[in-house]
Amino acid sequence: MRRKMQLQKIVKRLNGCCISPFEEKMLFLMLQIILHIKIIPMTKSALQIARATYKPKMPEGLKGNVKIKEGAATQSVRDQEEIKKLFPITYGMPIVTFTGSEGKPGSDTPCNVGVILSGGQAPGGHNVIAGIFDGIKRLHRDSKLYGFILGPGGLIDHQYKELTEAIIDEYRNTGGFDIIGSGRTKLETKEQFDKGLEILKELDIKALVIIGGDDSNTNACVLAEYYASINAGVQVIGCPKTIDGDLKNEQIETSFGFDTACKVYSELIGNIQRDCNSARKYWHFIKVMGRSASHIALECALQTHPNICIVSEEVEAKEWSLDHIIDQIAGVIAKRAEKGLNFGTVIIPEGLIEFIPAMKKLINELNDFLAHNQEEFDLVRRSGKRDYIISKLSPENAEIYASLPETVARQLTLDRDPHGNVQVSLIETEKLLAEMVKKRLDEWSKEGKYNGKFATITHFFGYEGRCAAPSNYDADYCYSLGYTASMLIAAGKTGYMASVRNTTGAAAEWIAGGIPITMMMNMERRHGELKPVIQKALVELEGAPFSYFEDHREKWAIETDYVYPGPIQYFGPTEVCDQPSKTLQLEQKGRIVVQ
Ligand code: FBP
Repeated sequence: MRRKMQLQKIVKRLNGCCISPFEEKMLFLMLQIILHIKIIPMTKSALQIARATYKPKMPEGLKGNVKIKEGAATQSVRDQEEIKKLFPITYGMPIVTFTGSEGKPGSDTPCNVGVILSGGQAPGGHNVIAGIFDGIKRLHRDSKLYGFILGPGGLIDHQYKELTEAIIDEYRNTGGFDIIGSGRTKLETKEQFDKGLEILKELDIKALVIIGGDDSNTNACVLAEYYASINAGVQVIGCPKTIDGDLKNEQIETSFGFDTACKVYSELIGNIQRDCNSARKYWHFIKVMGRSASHIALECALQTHPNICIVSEEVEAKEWSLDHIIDQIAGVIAKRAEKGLNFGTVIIPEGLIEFIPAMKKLINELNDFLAHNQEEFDLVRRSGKRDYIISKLSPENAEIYASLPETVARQLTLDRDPHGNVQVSLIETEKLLAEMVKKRLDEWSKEGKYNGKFATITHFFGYEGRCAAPSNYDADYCYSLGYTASMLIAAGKTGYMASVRNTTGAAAEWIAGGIPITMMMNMERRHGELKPVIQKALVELEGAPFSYFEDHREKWAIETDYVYPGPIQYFGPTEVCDQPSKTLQLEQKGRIVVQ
């Protein structure tokens, strides 16, 4: 955008030379093109060049002249009356599916579309955009795609760029969100919606695609309802994104990016396991991203068979204390030490700390306190902050806070995210556990209960996987999601999320369509207020992935049964390159997907 301002300055200066507004516009466009040509080409690796030619596999239903099939009216998962009242227009719409038929899809008029990337990066975002682009161009070659820059903020601030064929081609099958950037601005007020509408109207945009997680898709639905209620003539379509894997339900099999991110982390964990099985001297404590849900930790465990994997949802359900978790880890270490195995791996989900009931209470009190006293807290000297917090907390929480290592205590008071929550990615749970386990083993050693060697190395894997080049699964899934979004637009739909199901089968048999977003909603308390939101999917302890893990974890704990998955393969046999995540395979096993 700085570049755009510089260009505007140059054009203004030239304006002193008396050029007409039309000439000014043309000059501006030409300068933009020249600068783009200079800036966009990137130095590419041989793999990137080869990968650029990959043609994503697509469902048959999206080929040819796409026809729409509408199902019966739907309901929200819970709180039907309240959701219906809040979404009188977009509530109850049917699930739709697409079936291909002979001929080319077409529309008499071009359809301009806007796209936004919202929240954390996830592999495959560029392919969603490429899918939308190819879809709307197939419908009418004069259709245009505009990308709003740096997330929802770009819509509000009118920062955008037209995504031309040359730009799209640069980004096909690549990781990252750098084509237009992403951001975490929440799109939720009427003022923002109206400001956004101004630029949508100016660019003659008929539909907006919001690519995001559960919160962004909830807001997409609120926006769809608002635009429909004022007859704005702008449709809104959502796309399920997040490496965390927590935006899924009966209709949305998985969020994109989960597959690739987990494959990258599993490769790294496998490499570490091979290293520790070779040197036999370290215990590796590995935290993986995922915010609240433990889907990533569980998937990595299914792929690599670590000695220990903690699942936050189990910790909460069984009300385990931090002390109990430490005992469990130390217990496995002691058992392996008896066999002379003084090495191993522990996988820790990012959000663990918030699922330990006592810690959860402490964090809630801290959130409330800091929401009202941040300024005063900021004025306290760094050396006095810990005592200041202890003096302000209830006695029960003050005691827990005082018992935490200095670093973790400090991390718990760092800046909150836009929702007022602790940024769990900043809390070094892996170090906390490694330190506390060491203390426990020292005690056991003094009591004669443990006689091993214990050296630790800690890791945090998150950012390493969020922008990886998408696996074939994510490249295909994302492209199909984007193309589906364009077909939903062509069908005049709004308030829908693009959906592609049956993805454990061959791509040709995948089922593409749209799910009314209201169908996934329920009412939840957020910041003291009841709000309609898409239900977040946490790990189900009754579900097939956790059950499989539960059946095998004892064996994995004591034996060294490591799996080394190796890097993602982009070229080669389908059983090596096209396999979906273990989580999805276990969840879908035996499930019949109906059209
Ligand atoms: P989204 O839910 O927006 O996809 O982001 C997920 C995530 O990658 C989490 O796993 C992690 O806790 C968080 O983003 C980190 O946020 P940031 O990118 O702002 O550091």
